[in-house]
Parts: sequence; C-alpha cells; structure tokens
Amino acid sequence: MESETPQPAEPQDIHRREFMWAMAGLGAATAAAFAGWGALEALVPPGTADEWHKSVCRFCGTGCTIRVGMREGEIVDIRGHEDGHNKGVICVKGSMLRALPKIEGRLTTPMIRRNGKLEPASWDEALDLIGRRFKEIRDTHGPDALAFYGSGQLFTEETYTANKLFKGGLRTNNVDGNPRLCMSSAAAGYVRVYGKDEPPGCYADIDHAELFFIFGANPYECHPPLWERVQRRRAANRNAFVICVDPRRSETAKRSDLHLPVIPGTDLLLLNAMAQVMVEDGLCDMKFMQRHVRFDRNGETVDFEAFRAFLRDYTPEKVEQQLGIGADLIRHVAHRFATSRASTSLWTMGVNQRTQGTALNTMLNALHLITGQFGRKGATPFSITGQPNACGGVRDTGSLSHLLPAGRTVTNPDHRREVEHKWGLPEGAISQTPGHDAVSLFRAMGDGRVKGALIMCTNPGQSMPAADRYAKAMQDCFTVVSEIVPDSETAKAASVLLPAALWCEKEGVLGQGERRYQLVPKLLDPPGEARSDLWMLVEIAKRLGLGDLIKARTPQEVWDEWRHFSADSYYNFEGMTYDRLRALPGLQWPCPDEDHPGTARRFVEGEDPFVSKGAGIEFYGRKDKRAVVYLCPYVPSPEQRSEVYPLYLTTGRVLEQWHTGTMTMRIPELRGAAGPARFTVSEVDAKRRGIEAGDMIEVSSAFGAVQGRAVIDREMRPGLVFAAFYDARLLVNRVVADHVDPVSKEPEFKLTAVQMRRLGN
Ligand SMILES: Nc1nc2c(c(=O)[nH]1)N[C@H]1C(S)=C(S)[C@@H](COP(=O)(O)OP(=O)(O)OC[C@H]3O[C@@H](n4cnc5c(=O)[nH]c(N)nc54)[C@H](O)[C@@H]3O)O[C@H]1N2
Ligand SMILES: Nc1nc2c(c(=O)[nH]1)N[C@H]1C(S)=C(S)[C@@H](COP(=O)(O)OP(=O)(O)OC[C@H]3O[C@@H](n4cnc5c(=O)[nH]c(N)nc54)[C@H](O)[C@@H]3O)O[C@H]1N2
Ligand code: SF4
Ligand SMILES: [Mo]
Repeated sequence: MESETPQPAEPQDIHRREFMWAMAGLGAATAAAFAGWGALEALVPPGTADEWHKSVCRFCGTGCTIRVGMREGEIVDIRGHEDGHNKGVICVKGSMLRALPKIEGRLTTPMIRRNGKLEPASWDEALDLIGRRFKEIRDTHGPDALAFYGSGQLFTEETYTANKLFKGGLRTNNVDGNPRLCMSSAAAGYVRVYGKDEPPGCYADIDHAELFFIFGANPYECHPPLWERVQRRRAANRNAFVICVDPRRSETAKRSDLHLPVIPGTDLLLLNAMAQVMVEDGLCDMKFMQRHVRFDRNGETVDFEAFRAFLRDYTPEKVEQQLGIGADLIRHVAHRFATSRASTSLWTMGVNQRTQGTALNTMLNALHLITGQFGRKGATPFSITGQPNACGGVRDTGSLSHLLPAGRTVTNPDHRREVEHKWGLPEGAISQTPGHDAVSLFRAMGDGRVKGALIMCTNPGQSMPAADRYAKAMQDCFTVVSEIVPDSETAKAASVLLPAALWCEKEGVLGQGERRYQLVPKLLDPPGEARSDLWMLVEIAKRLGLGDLIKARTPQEVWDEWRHFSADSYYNFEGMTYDRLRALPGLQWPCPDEDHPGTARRFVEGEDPFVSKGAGIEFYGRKDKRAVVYLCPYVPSPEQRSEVYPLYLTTGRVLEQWHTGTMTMRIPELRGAAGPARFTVSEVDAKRRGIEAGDMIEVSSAFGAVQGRAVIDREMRPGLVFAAFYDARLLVNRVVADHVDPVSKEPEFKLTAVQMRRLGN
C-alpha cells in the first residue's frame, strides 16, 4: 500500500470562514484552530467518547477515513483517522457528521399519496403497492416503461443489487443516476483513452508533483484535504507551482500561483493550443508515444503528423482572443507542463459538466500522454471524483444505462452473455438496447414513455437541470422515492415515499476517487420504521417475484457475490474481503487476492498486477496495449450570450454545504456558516442594472427564472454570474440549461445564457 503520505507539520492554509465559525457559536479559539492539515479536528470540542470505530465520511469523493467516537449508543465525536490516506484531516462537513443522524424532521414511516396527499402507511402496504404497480406497468407497457434512478451515495451493495434487479430481473436497461450529472464525462474520457474507466493515479501523487494543473475544479471548497495536501507540497518544494484554469476567481484560483481566467466554455482551445506548442516546440516525449500511444481521428487511426496538422488551427495566436488568454501565457503554461519533473492534473465539474466534457477529458489525458507525464510518481491525469461512491458503487458496478458490471457494455453481445451467465439468467435476458440516461429518462417520464420509477438517495427535483420541467415529469409518473427527509423537492413529487436509513445506520462499502474501497460499519439503529435501501430493494424484488434472482440479502452476502463477480476482470478486487476492509483504512483495486496490498498506480509495472514483466508501462485496457490520443475539434456550446441573454450563469458549490442541502442545511453550524444561497455578480454588471449588495434580483434564461439576493464581488469577471445549488429557496436549476455532451450525456450545468434584473431591496 502507498505509504508516502505527508508528515504532520504546520497547517498551510487558514480558512476564510474562521470568523463565520466564530459567529456560528463555536468560539474564536475553536475557529482559529480550524486551520488546515491535521488541525481540523480541533473544531469539535473534545467529546467524552468511550469507544471509537473506524469509518468513512459519507459526503464527498475524497473519502476521508474517520474515527467515530461513541458514548451510550450515540455519536459524540468525529476525528480524521491518522492511518487513512487523509492522515487525520477532515473538513467541516466531516466534523459535523456527528449531527447527521439526529437532523430534524427525519422521515420515519412509509407514505403513500392518496387524493393528492402523502399519508403514513405500513411497509406492507407500500411494498405491495409498488410490486403491484410495477408489475402492471411492465405487463401493459413493457419493461422499458420502468426505471431506476440511483446515486453515487448509495452503498455498492445497494447499487449492485438495484442494477441486477432492473437489468437482470425486470429486464430494462433504464438504470441511471446522479453520476450521469457528475462523472460520466470523466468515465467516457478514461474509457476512450485507456479502454478502461477510473483514474490511473493516486492521492499520494500530490506529494511528488512539481506542477499542479487544476482545471475546472475548486478543491479548496470541494476537496479540502486534497487542496491542503497540495499546499503542503508547495511548502515542502520550492519548485512546486499551481496553475488554476477557471473563468471564475474561485477560492482555489485566488490561492494558486497562476490563474488563467478563461472565457467560460472555451477552454478546449487552451488544451489544443498547449498541445500545439508541445508538438511544435519539441516538448513531446517521442519515445513514450512510439511505445504506448496511438492517434485517432473519428475512429480512424492516424499518425503523429496528422495530429500535428490538426493542431495548426489552434496556435496560441489563433485562439488567444476567443479564449481570453494571451499567446505568450499559453506558451509558458505548455512549457511548464511539459518540462516539469512531474505534472499532475486535477479536474472536476468545470470540465465534466460541459457539452464538450468528453473532449476536454480526452485532451487532458492526451497532454499527459504526449509529454510522457504519466506513470511516474507525481505525473498523472487525475479526475477527482465528486460523490463518496460514484466510482466504486456506480461506475465499477456498471449501474448506468449503457453499462454492465466491471467495464462491460450493454451493446456488446459477449458482455451480455457473460453477465447473464454470472447472474444465472437465460441467454438473451438482458436487453441489447441501452436505457435512458438521466436527462433522457426524465424526458421519458414527462411524455409517458416511462411510467414507473424508483428514485433512491438523490434529489433530482433540485439537482436536475431545467428543474421545473422534470419536477412535473415526476408528478406525472408512478414515482417511488427513498429518502431520509420528507420534504426534499423530489419527495414532494413522490407517489410513494420510503424512509431510508442513512450512512452509519447501515453497513456497506464506498469506493472513492483513487480506486480505494472502504467499509462503513453500522453503528446506530435507524429511527422509527426507516430501513436500509438494500432491505427495500430485496423486499421489492420479492414482491416482483424476483426473490430467486436477488438471493444475496445482507451487505456482506452482496459484497461477496460482487467480489467474486469481479475476479475475472481488470477490476479484480477478489482480495478485498469484509474482514480486510474492517481492519484496514481501505484498499485500492486491482487487488486480486487476500495477500495483495492493493494498487496505487495503475498500468505501472511493479504496482499493477496486470502489467507484464519488463513492460514498464502497459495500457492493457486495449488489445494493442496502447492509449489513444484523439483529435478533438473545439465546438462552441449551444448556450451563447445574446442581446436577450447577455450574461453567463455558472453553478457549483460552497465548502459547508452538500449538494441540495437536505442534510447540511439541517445542521445549524453548517447552515449558519454558509448562509442562504445568493447570486454572485460582478461590479460592472451590477452597476449597469442598478443592483446593490443584498438587493433582490431575478435571473432568467430560456429555461426558467429564479429570484434571489445579490452579492457583489469585485473579483468576479464581468459577464458571469455564479450561484450554488444547495438552497431550495433559490432553486437555481430552474434556470439551468439541459444540453448534454453527445458522448457522455452529461448536462452542461456550467453554462447557461441568462439575463438579470433588479427587483427591489
Ligand atoms: N463542499 C462541497 N464539496 C463537495 C460537494 C458539495 O456539494 N459540497 N460535492 C461533491 C461532488 S458530487 C462534486 S461533483 C464535486 C465538485 O467539485 P468541483 O468541480 O470542484 O466544484 P464546482 O463548484 O461544481 O465547479 C468547479 C469550478 O468549475 C468552474 N467552471 C465553470 N465553468 C467553467 C469553464 O467553462 N471552464 C473551467 N475550466 N471551469 C469552469 C466553476 O467556476 C467552479 O469554480 O465536489 C464534491 N465535493
Ligand atoms: N446547478 C447545478 N446542479 C447540479 C450540479 C452543479 O454543479 N450545478 N452538480 C451535479 C452533481 S455533480 C451531482 S453529484 C448532483 C447531486 O445531486 P443529488 O444527488 O440530487 O443531491 P443530494 O443532495 O446529494 O441528494 C441526495 C439525497 O439523498 C438523501 N439521502 C441521504 N442519505 C440517504 C440514504 O442513505 N438513502 C436514501 N435513500 N437517501 C439518502 C438526501 O436527503 C438527499 O435528498 O447534482 C448535480 N446538479
Ligand atoms: S473532504 Fe469530503 S470526505 Fe473528507 S471530511 Fe470533507 S466532506 Fe468528508
Ligand atoms: Mo457530483
């Protein structure tokens, strides 16, 4: 296992929200101690726990290992686990996990909508109704009138079971989920480039990198322990240098050595121009390319000269105006990237949530491949993941509408046969038609093609783009929602609402951003009638007459089934037993047997068990053992600013709030620290419209309108407006466009043309 984790040292970053924490009643001393690496845990006043349990944070994909302190059957303390990859560090959301099981207004009983109103019901009534309606729908309209919409926050055992139940049992590939809104462009990029999904590198690469290329990511707020690790690398190595590419002056951009404030939506021009400079200035690693790389133009293999010719349209001089970054600076960045001892790229939603998300992912990988910035410690193309189980739970188990488990696809007849065989199904049982991706699914729910849906552990009523349209779609359908609270925007549209156990009220495996799987132990009983999502799936399967297919019924039974399932694939994690996961702060796959320590760096000899001896680096995901560099033309977004809609709206996150806020808005310290959501606008745009700080404004697009208060930010670029999406009172997704990337089908949350006007104060 990787051991080059940083040594404790002085915290490197002082958090801007100290004072807010102080105001939130935590006291100035506590707030000041909330300062960074190794110190965050001081936020929580020392509890008087008398037992400690190893667990994992349920919030983001950083996947911090934690210690949960308990007394008299209650959680009283949360600490970062020193043995975890996070070396004891957690962020404020992790610290406040102790409050999560006790949030106000938990849903504790099943509810059925009768005469337009949700009313309490027994589990038997709810489950019988679901069984009856799902069967009726399937028998009358066919299996494709049913769907599962899941989440990168369910446990692996839950998602695996749902996928098996719907694809293998009900025989529809309509299985999708919120990772489509999040990681599908990253997955599409990795699959296109290496033939296999998931990042090749690991967090420890941060400790060795000299150049950090942070692209469309704001780790200061969204992955704080990783940002802190970058800070420590900077403190330890004078040559370390951080470049941040973000149209917005984000908290990460402010703290970087170089911020490239690209014009929103144009940054593929930057990547192509960097490649052009690398090719023309002799910065490419020709040996690496000759051994490991192939070039592709629209499915046809081409040579390096064709790549070079393609890039001539993207010289720094040709793109600088459209991109908003000068040619000299582009050259400088290309040289730095190529010549640094080790370059690590870190990217997330500024890249993925774009109509060119797949192309951007492909090109970020390409820059590493053409310069040989790959496979050495600190040299890696790293798409950081968002949710705690988008990787392990959804991508690896193939729980998206075009996939089957362990890297298989529904359109491949061999893959279908293999899965049918493993699941004990007759040949031809699995449909050959890909199901609906998220946006297409909600459209189908809206126009009657899909009539029954099970939605688990996600809140599409607030998180889908063009939200009004899709809230209506859920109402028009027989929609079953599993939730922990009764009043999410999705719960409001439910026909049947099922009370779910959360995080430490159930047991299961989470798989995070560096291919690390960790076990969450059950420490508490769920409140009232709440049950685990796995239990619900098993009970629904029984009601559908599919109990024989879903034979594994406890988390460990499901895990063992899935572990054995993986054994003949490159995802092999046969060696990750519950016993090992209980004892260790996680393991990284591939991990083929119980003596295997796990794999920090994939495709690298000596680390990855699948690489042949003497190969050094081997891209075994493809028959020719090569990674593919694509020629990716820049295509402007369909959302273009106009006279009517002269501004761009972009959306994202803040440190203290998780997604749609159903959990973190119920934790007073977090709610207090972030405050209500607001629109951040530039001084110029505010002045032009007579808007002053705190005024009510309306932001509208071709998709809808929403009202909220304005914050005027001097550092905001003119022409851009920002809002986070955690606050249902400022339901920004009403305005957000729902165009998708043609390959990954991920919506472009990051770009909507809008207008803005002052309403009053
Ligand atoms: N505190 C907190 N942390 C979280 C989460 C949370 O809800 N709260 N959610 C988790 C999840 S699921 C995810 S997916 C991650 C997301 O993590 P991030 O992707 O880091 O967060 P975002 O705020 O969505 O977007 C990142 C940046 O993309 C920029 N951006 C917008 N348009 C463009 C563009 O055209 N080009 C470029 N280069 N950048 C652009 C935005 O200005 C923004 O700063 O965070 C995870 N961590
Ligand atoms: N405008 C805009 N919209 C976005 C994005 C953006 O950047 N901008 N980002 C997108 C991305 S990357 C993501 S990942 C999505 C996230 O979007 P969602 O998944 O819709 O957001 P969450 O708030 O995480 O929803 C999880 C829900 O599950 C409930 N829950 C918690 N634990 C459990 C459990 O154990 N079981 C069950 N059944 N329920 C549980 C919570 O109360 C919550 O309502 O949002 C997407 N939407
Ligand atoms: S960084 Fe992510 S995983 Fe770590 S404590 Fe914070 S929310 Fe949890
Ligand atoms: Mo996400």
